[in-house]
Amino acid sequence: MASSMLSLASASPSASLSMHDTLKGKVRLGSGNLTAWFHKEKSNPFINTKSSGRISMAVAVNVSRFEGITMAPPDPILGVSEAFKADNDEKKLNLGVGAYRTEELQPYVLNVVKKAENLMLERGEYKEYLPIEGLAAFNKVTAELLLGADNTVIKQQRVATVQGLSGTGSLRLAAALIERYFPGAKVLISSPTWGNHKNIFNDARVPWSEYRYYDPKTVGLDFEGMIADLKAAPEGSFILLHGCAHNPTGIDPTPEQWEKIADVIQEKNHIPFFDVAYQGFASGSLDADAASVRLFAARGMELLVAQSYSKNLGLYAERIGAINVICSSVDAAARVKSQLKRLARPMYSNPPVHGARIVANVVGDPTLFDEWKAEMDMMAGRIKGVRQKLFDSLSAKDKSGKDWSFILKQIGMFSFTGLNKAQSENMTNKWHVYMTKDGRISLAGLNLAKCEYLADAIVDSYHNVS
Ligand code: KET
Repeated sequence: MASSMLSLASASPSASLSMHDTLKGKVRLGSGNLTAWFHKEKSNPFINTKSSGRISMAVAVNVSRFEGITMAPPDPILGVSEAFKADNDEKKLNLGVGAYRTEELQPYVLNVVKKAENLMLERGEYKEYLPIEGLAAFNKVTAELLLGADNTVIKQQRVATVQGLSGTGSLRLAAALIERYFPGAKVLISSPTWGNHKNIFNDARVPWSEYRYYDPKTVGLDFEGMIADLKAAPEGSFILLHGCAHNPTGIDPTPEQWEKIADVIQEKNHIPFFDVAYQGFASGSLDADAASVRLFAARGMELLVAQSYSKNLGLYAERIGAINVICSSVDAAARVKSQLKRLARPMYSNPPVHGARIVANVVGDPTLFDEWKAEMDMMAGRIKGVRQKLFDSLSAKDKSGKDWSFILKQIGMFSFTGLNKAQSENMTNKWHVYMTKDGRISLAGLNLAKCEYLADAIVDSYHNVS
């Protein structure tokens, strides 16, 4: 049987069908439409075993039922890591994905994470399903970390918190809520933004458009443009905001600008929707980095906040985060939470427990919490160090008089270099520096030793490629 399947598999579709004809003496192709034939015969090549299964498998191998599926392009961010792995040049540098590396350019597991994991092992914690909304201890501490434990919205139980599959999964859950309960409502996203935002809203079938954010002329915030676009948006739109360390630009509004943004959002009855993926990573302070969200909450506004522990606790692969919906009443919060659970159940049933326990242990234990803050400060400090050295190297090497000081004004993991697509490609093709094509480099993947090499690559790409 196996050998006859093999020989059929290597034959052409028509050849295998004629063999089938001969063997079974009952198949009529009619118009020659294979799909129609499969349908007619009600034979699914993947589940049907006995009578026609053998032949059906052979046909499926030759003319795939997936013939109409085209090759997807590589992901603009995660695809960069794949290309990096395939490069054998020893000078290669991966500045694509935002993932923290040590000064030796090695991945880093935080000491507090190891300690929390040891505690968990000692306690012999079970692996049974979590409730749909996630681990209660995690949901409690994550909202407190975001808003401050004594925040009125927490005390009044007006926050619906559901554990999500990290930042991405939490954003996706919120997008599903918008699609279901605010049909036709638009989400406004900054131009530019983290590339996956567009995918998330597209897949959730939520319409989106962009508001102005980055001004290439000043390499700063286009505040007037942003305000004008928020004012022009249809009343009741969702406004996606980066809580801190805007990705990819590294440019955040000032506290005064945040107040004005909140004014316009309130005037227009918009709903703020924060993506907080870098709390503690922008300034090194968890509280300072949550100031934008807290400012909106203090105004009594209803808002959505997606959180991620990928970067600040280095839990990238544990997929731990949350969606918080701050509502104006306890009742609304309870109903929103029930619907978030209803959306989660058919998508992934319930979230993974490991990362949730790590966060609950680290944030819930005063000693570990302090140690975490010190480690975060160390990580943020290392990034600031390479940012400074990169600026110094660029300023020393580039004799054209170009002002590179914008790099020092940007915050967080990234630098938005201003290099265009062709120049970014030159960085990779000629210099083996892997980065996203929008000109973003992850400084978290850079060390002091490689700053000069990177500066050479940037100066060459900037001046010699148009
Ligand atoms: N929001 C923003 C702004 C963001 O940069 C990321 C990740 C996420 C959410 C989601 O991360 P998660 O691991 O799902 O919690 N950004 C980096 C990684 C990626 O693209 O997935 C990056 O920009 O490199």
